[in-house]
Amino acid sequence: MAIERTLSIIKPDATKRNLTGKINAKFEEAGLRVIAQKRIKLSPEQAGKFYEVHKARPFYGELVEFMASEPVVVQVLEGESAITRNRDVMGATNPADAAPGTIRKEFALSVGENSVHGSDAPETAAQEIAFFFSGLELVG
Ligand code: RTP
Ligand code: MG
Repeated sequence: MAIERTLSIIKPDATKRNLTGKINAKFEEAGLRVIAQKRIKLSPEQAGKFYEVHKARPFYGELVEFMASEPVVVQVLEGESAITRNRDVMGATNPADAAPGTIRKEFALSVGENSVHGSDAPETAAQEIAFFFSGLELVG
């Protein structure tokens, strides 16, 4: 067990419905601390670059269009085993499969419009944090 940092995104379906505070409350209740946060609007090019790993997937175009459709809140969460802890509180990708009490169960609209993103491993967490934040913006 170790203190980790992970990259979280509150996605357009959630910012549009003014759910940032409710989602942050879920993180905080789970023992995660928001140590950096900003609201930005991604261009399609930036969204495409962020999700480049999914380029070959059939949902890529739809995903990029969605992520650039409205502002997002990008944030760094810190805490004990933050990467898996965050994935646990997010719930399964498809809200129909998500456990009760998880963010996606409570707030997601569909498998695509699923309210939150969270890094899936230490390597991707480091890359994704650096994609959005400079070292000076991270105050642990
Ligand atoms: P994320 O990367 O956003 O945290 O989500 P995840 O790990 O749970 O899911 P992943 O497989 O990495 O997929 C990335 C995002 O693509 C959208 N998606 N749409 N239409 C579909 O079948 C489909 N499948 C995935 C979702 O927004 C998912 O979170
Ligand atoms: Mg993923």
